[in-house]
Amino acid sequence: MKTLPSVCPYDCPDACGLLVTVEKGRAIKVAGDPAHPFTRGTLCPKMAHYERTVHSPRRLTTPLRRVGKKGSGEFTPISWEEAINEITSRWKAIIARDGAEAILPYSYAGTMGVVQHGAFHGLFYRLGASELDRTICSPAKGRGYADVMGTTLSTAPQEAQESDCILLWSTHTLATNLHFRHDLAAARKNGAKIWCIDTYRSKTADLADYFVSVRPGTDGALALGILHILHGEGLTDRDFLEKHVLGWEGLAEKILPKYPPEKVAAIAGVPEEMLRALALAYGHARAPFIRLGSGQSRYRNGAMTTRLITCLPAAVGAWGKKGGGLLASANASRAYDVDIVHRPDWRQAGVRHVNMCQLGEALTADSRIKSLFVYSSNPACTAPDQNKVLAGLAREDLFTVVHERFLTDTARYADLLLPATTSLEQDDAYYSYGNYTLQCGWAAIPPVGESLSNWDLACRLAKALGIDDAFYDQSARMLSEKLIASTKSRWPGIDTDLLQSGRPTPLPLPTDYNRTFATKSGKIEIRNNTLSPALPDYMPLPADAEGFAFVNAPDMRILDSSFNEREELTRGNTMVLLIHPEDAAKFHITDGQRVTAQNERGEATFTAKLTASTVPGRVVSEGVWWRERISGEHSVNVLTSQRLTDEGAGSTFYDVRVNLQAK
Ligand SMILES: Nc1nc2c(c(=O)[nH]1)N[C@H]1C(S)=C(S)[C@@H](COP(=O)(O)OP(=O)(O)OC[C@H]3O[C@@H](n4cnc5c(=O)[nH]c(N)nc54)[C@H](O)[C@@H]3O)O[C@H]1N2
Ligand SMILES: Nc1nc2c(c(=O)[nH]1)N[C@H]1C(S)=C(S)[C@@H](COP(=O)(O)OP(=O)(O)OC[C@H]3O[C@@H](n4cnc5c(=O)[nH]c(N)nc54)[C@H](O)[C@@H]3O)O[C@H]1N2
Ligand code: SF4
Ligand SMILES: [Mo]
Repeated sequence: MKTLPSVCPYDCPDACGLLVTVEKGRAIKVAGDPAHPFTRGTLCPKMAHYERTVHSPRRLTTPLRRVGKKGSGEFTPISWEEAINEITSRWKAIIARDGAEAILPYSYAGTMGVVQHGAFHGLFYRLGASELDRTICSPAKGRGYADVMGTTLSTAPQEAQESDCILLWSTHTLATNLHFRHDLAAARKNGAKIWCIDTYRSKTADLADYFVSVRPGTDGALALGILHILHGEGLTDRDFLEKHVLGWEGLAEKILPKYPPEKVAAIAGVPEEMLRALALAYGHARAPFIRLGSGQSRYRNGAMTTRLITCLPAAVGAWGKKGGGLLASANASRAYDVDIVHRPDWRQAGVRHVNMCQLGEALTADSRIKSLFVYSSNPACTAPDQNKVLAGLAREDLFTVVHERFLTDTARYADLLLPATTSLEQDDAYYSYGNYTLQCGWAAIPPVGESLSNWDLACRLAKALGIDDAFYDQSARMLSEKLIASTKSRWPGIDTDLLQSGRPTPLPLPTDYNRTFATKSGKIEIRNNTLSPALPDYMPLPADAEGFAFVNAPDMRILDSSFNEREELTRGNTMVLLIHPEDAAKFHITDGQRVTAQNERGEATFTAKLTASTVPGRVVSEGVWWRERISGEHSVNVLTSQRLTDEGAGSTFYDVRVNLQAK
């Protein structure tokens, strides 16, 4: 028996340090690593029994060929040799007839490890396949932040311990950033007050001192309302604005007068007294800290909304005050030279791009795609406009290969289904996007069954396709070690021996990391002349016909659609719709009753839960569930749209309206 360090591979900002106990080639216990500077020895309930995922009886263990109808999930085992031969002969024929752009890779962050995440990039670049724009998460948030701050690093989460006023803004901390709760508790001990700004009263709202319920997609107006009050009350930091900020005068003269508190209260659905209280608390705080989630960014105005919220710490000079600032994303990935894995030098100019939020459209309206290769993602469940995605996946002429750990909704549509390893069976270098830590995860157990890691499969495919390049003679371990070496010039001061040892490795932050601003002008750019409009302003969402705003928030039990394989986590209610009792009365809906939500894209069935945690006109569901976990035909993404954000071409998952009907 031995205990090895590892790291949580999932798409979660915490990137927890793990201690894995291994006996006879099996992981028997997984615990938190107390040495991790942010996650500090605890895990979320999902990962506390990661060994149940790793050794689940549901793991795919051999390559499979489809024998039933697409979607039926009926397969027969085949050998790896047969699978690789079939893929290469089908792809060669497709390339000869339709060109390499007829092949589309589709992936996201099933694993966050740099090597396995980007393992197939080089192969598909080299083939000249269609390129996927990986936009499903929150590029609009990234854009909105960068529009104001450039590449300035966000404030480290542990600094919030020294803040006296913390805003949890569109983030369900207890579900998606659990370990920040330690910092919240420490800050609170020192007298800090915590505000939660969300569209419904989540469990995170219950943790806060104050809850601000905001109308979906109107946070930009809310930010302007706060700025209006700060300006009016003389609570801005004039000295800081003069020295470090471009465009404050323009904003104060041209934009803020349009957003008096009474108007903002009406737009955002926030009582005027609450708006004032929030603005005054923020303005009077010694070191206000904003933890900005992604909720506000998944709307047609998502980048602009983020841009407006990012103006707040500039107005009060929160940057550089110990405990103050804003954390959007920690960007620790910068420490690695990811091109070592991605091989952008193999990219071919002019190839077609497909935005992953528009997979449904790409597979249905555009029959040029003849083969789809899915890995590290489950688009049949997680991509918007599910009916379109499923119609595309059902196409008989689409040769679909899925590389997966489990029989997911997408895997059911595969022509060839290939078994993938879990993180405990593969080598990789990781980073966190919510705190400043790097870590390597070295294989702790051998591959389960005949599963192959993304990288090992990429090497097999490259060779079989005749790509004779020494790049594919390297192991994932060798690539990880090159990534470690690359940190030396990119982020000075990293303890690379510690990183190599597989233990959590803090990224040293320079003392002025959020006191100097990495923009073109060297100042925070409230006015950004490269953008139109140069000054940020609220963009109202166009009116939609349907009666209810539909918010589909994360669920604590799963992560996107990952962990649906675990019976003990997903037992019980999955498709629950939170409805305010007043709306329920109007529509004759009772608690526990079946109810359908529908719009022009489709219809999903839920169990109604009557609750004042939402407000009239707004319904809420949590989680993206596998079809086998729900009683109806479709999960939530049958309702969501392929429309993109204002900037960044990102997803608009929460920008949805529905009508309700009791069943
Ligand atoms: N348990 C669990 N953990 C997860 C995930 C999960 O699904 N489950 N997903 C992972 C992934 S991929 C990501 S990107 C991160 C995301 O982590 P976060 O950014 O923290 O969470 P989001 O899901 O983007 O949204 C958080 C909140 O935004 C709220 N919201 C929606 N619209 C608005 C709005 O207009 N204004 C405001 N103020 N709030 C709004 C939602 O109600 C929700 O509570 O979490 C990761 N961690
Ligand atoms: N309605 C709604 N939809 C959403 C969201 C929402 O809030 N609401 N959130 C969106 C967000 S933020 C995101 S990021 C996306 C994420 O959506 P997806 O990218 O689909 O993420 P997961 O559902 O976690 O699926 C990841 C899959 O990768 C597999 N996997 C894990 N490790 C490996 C590996 O090493 N190799 C291979 N080949 N496979 C592996 C897992 O078994 C799992 O099935 O979902 C989006 N969808
Ligand atoms: S899912 Fe997030 S909170 Fe849970 S163990 Fe992984 S990194 Fe930690
Ligand atoms: Mo995400």
